Amino acid sequence: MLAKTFSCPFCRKVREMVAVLDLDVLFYPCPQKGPTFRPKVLEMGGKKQFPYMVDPNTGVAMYESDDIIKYLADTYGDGTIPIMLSLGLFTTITAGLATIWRIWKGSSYTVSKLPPQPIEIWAYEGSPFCKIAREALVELELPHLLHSCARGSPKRQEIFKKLGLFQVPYIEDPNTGVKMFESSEIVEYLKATYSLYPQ
Ligand SMILES: N[C@@H](CCC(=O)N[C@@H](CS)C(=O)NCC(=O)O)C(=O)O
Repeated sequence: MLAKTFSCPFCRKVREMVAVLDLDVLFYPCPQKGPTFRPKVLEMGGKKQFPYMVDPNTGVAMYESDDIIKYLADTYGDGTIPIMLSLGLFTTITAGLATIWRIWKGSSYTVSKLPPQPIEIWAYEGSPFCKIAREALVELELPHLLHSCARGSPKRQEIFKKLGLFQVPYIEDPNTGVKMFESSEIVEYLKATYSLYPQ
């Protein structure tokens, strides 16, 4: 489990490592003024600081993006951290620049209903279309299970076999049975289904 905001450069660094390791991760979004998971992070870890990671496989929990990246590399990889994620302040600056064009998106809370089950999304860091869909998930504070499928991921072939094409973002919502492609339609669907004040 990883708690995060979207435009935060520290959270972005961790999401990039998740993509590199091709991990499936359950995200609990913590947008500004989000009422649910921000207080939870404080309760669990003692600080309101993001990202915060809990690994249900090992029971390990931690703050600090660089520590999380190292932990993930050691636990789920061969310990290698890509050079661009191991440059300290420079990594943070470049991660910040990567989010700057849409810095106002994915960080503020929109009043929403909490679904009983997390929404599943197939996506990868670096795709602008995936980013649009994930910003909506974060703004609506919707827990989501991310199936990473960056270039080279075997999950791409799984999606292709199951659906006859590979395209991301793709979501499956176990709460409603809805399965869909197309970032703009996903955003509309999420707002219509979970926002308390859909426009
Ligand atoms: N050194 C920490 C810095 C994390 C940090 O400063 N996160 C900011 C978000 S970008 C934060 O938690 N701010 C408090 C808040 O949003 O309430 C790390 O690398 O994880």
